Amino acid sequence: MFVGPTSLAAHRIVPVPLSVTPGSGAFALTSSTSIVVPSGNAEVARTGDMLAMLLRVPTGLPIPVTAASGAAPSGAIVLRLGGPSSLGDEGYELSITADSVRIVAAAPAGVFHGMQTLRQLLPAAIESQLNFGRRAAPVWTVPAGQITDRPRFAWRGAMLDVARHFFTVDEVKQYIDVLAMYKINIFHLHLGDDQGWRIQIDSRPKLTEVGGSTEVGGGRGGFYTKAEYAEIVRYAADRYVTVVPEIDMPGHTNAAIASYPELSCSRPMPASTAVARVQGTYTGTEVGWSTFCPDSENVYAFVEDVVREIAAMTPGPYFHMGGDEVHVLKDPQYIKFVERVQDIVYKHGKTMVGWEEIGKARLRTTSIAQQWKSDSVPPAVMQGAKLVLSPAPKTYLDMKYTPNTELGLTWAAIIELRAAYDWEPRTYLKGVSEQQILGVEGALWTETVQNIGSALYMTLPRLPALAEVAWSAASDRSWDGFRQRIAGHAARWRLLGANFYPSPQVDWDAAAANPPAMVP
Ligand code: IFG
Repeated sequence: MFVGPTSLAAHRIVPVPLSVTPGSGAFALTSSTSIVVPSGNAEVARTGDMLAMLLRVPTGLPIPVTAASGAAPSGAIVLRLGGPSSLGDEGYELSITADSVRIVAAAPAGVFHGMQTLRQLLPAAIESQLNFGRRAAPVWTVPAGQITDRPRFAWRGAMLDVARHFFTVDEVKQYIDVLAMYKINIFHLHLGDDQGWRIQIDSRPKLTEVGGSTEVGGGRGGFYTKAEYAEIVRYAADRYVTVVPEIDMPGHTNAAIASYPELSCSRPMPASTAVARVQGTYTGTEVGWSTFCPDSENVYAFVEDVVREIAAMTPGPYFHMGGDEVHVLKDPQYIKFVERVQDIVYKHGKTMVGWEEIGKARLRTTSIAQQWKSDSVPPAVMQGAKLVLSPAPKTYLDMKYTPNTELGLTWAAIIELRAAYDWEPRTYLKGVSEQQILGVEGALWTETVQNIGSALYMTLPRLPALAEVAWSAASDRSWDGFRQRIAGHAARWRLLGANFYPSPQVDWDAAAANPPAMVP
């Protein structure tokens, strides 16, 4: 708990880096340790400040951040732009000697990822915002050596369904903190569904008045004002995570239809009646029964308003239109709808993403299909579209860990930790080449998940497993290696106050089992 790995050979880094070369000795944090950032780069300076904030309280050391362009003093942690472009914008080199730590990257994102790796080389106690000071850890050391790292896939995603159950801005920020720890770089927000509409649209105020008024089970729901959405987007961007907003359509649209009934050809409701129907809202969990009217120009005027306003407040290049589980439209109607929406999305300067069913329609070459249920080549790939893989039996974080897991569903699979880790994207779908795979994404649907504690229980440790599948080279990773390394992370989650599932498949570090009494 209070002593980090004594050698890089015994590191517990997740995701596992591309190359790790142990050195001899260690770098010790002392009262003279400073963080040096390049002058004139606000992004790297922000990463430096984040690292300093992380270190100061648990160590009780001052850890000043200074901007310098010349040679750094010895005993410094240096964050610097430069290094080989072969590591891309997200890769980095981390060099540790007895008298300096250097993170060098071609772009600020790489510096940030190098900082996350350095964080994992420090003792787990670094995650506590309690001042352990020198009493608990005589020295805070980082083992010497050299790490060179870069991601395998560009799209390393996590989806949070805030429509079935609403999550506050603070809860969303906690979730983003976990994503950033594991170098996830896409945060897909599922903002609209049958049970809830979660984002303010000025031109359509009823969407939040009615659509935001409830959630699964009849709770009070909620929504993000534009200011709150901007806060989420900025918080993510500061951690090099791109927000991908999803407005699921034409299906999964009851909340919008309850708000603006003219969006429906008729007023379909699910078979089950045992749910509240305040103004047509729905608080059950059946899927596939709702749809916008594909023949109504009211619908396309609505989509125009929604895409325009969300695109304007989303700096990321993607807009996710959903497109899944439309059981009440015939293919020609569905295809017409997808093609119309695709035009609107590109008109507002965004690249369209959709669940794999969109492949029935004629897609633009840059549109992206998110695979979730097929185990053969989705039609979208036949058109040359790139794929994000979210195979439900591997990446759906709302699946139970075991039959005894209280939360979650089982329709796709029971997913213990090894099942979430031990799969290979390149061979998961027959006939899909690595080049067609943009990346992978885990999806936390929240029919049964009501708060951040439950969300993190379903997410940890399976999302770090997915993060390693997404980041690390296939040849560098194995279940045995992962289970050894993840064993050191429970102590960190515990100190962060992050709930997790202590899978029996892992020999969790003893420190995590019963952490020492917190030093006051
Ligand atoms: N499928 C639905 C989700 C959610 C999920 C729960 C997709 C793309 C089942 N659609 O997954 O809305 O209900 O596991």
